[in-house]
Amino acid sequence: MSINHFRRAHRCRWSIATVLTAIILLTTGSAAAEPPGRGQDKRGVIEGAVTELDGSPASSSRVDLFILNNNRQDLLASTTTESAGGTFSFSVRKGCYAVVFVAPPGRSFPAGPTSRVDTCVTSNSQVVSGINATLESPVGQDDGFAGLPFDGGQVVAADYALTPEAIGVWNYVTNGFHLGLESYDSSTDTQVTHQTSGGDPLPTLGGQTYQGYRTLTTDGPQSLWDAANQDDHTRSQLGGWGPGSSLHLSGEGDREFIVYSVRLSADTPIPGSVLSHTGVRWLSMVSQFKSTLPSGNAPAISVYEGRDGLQLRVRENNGSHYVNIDDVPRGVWLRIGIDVHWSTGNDGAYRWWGDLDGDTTIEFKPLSDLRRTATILPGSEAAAFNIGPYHHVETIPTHGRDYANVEILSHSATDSWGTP
Ligand SMILES: [Ca+2]
Repeated sequence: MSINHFRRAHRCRWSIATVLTAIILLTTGSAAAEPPGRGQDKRGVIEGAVTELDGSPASSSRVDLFILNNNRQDLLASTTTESAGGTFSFSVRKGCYAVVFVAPPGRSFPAGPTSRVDTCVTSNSQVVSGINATLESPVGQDDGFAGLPFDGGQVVAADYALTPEAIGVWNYVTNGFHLGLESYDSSTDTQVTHQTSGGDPLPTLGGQTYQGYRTLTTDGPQSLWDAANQDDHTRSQLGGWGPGSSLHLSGEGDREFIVYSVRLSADTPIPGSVLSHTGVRWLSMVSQFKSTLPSGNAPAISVYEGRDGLQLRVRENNGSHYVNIDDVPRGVWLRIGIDVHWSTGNDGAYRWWGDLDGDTTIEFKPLSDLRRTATILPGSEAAAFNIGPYHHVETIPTHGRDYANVEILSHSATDSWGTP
């Protein structure tokens, strides 16, 4: 499946007959892609849905169906996902098609105002389902931004912990499962559990509150990779670092604020202090960005938990920069964010933010200075985010942590970084 910007130039190729055919074929909620005179013929189906980032149906999107034929793309039909829960369905003869989603005015998909999926129907009885698109969420002027020096943007990826199953792109690096080489069944993974209530009660960047959260616990067998390469390490992480396995890939030039809710266990077995230890030895990783594509999976920006607080570790040039906070409350929901200008060059920059007081309002405070450094490591093109405990502490095989909302906000490169 490929998703590309639809090339507007193709619209010039519509013949009058094609447009007339498309008008004739429009029906309410679905569109037949064959002339009415052939109605008795058995047909295949292409169906799917347009959703918001939180999974709710998106209305007012248009879905166009084009037949792919000798490098031509002729419009067969259109439908608008107004009243059917954001779903659409086309009745088609066997052949290959481009499904082009058109966002409502002012909205966009990750690929832009349109999103395209190509698919083939190989028989006149085949149902091709799951042809879906997800709108980005415009946000701004919400309490979820309180304290930040910017407001607004687009949430381009999110996990609001709405479902018992970790969302698909998160299912990757948990203990007991290899790195994508075995199919993943979250219902059998006792190290990733879900609760439907008790999550972070304060508003997200999108201004919503969600009740669910996930607990990630290192209480099972090691991942096959760890067992083969470092059998004294344990981890229960969500998120890989490839195009098909990451929540989101951050690319060169992007300015993004990545924020998540996390609750440290009230009685931690982690022995290390953020004031005297670094990295996964004696501390436990909370989140990380790995630099990735086309090769290389090195952690560039990481957050660790110690018995006494949190540590930010960023690889800068040939060394590492640490920010240690040793009075972080436990057993309450914390909000941790990092504002990053992604770059392999010296115009890269980052600043760490957080609301760590666990009270009843959101009020971000800077946790670090603005730092200017490459934020994507040499040889890589992107950064991939993952969450979950990962540590090298032999005496504590079990360590859990609660995670609620995760949002990745794309915002303007010219936005303020805040006062020094
Ligand atoms: Ca607060």
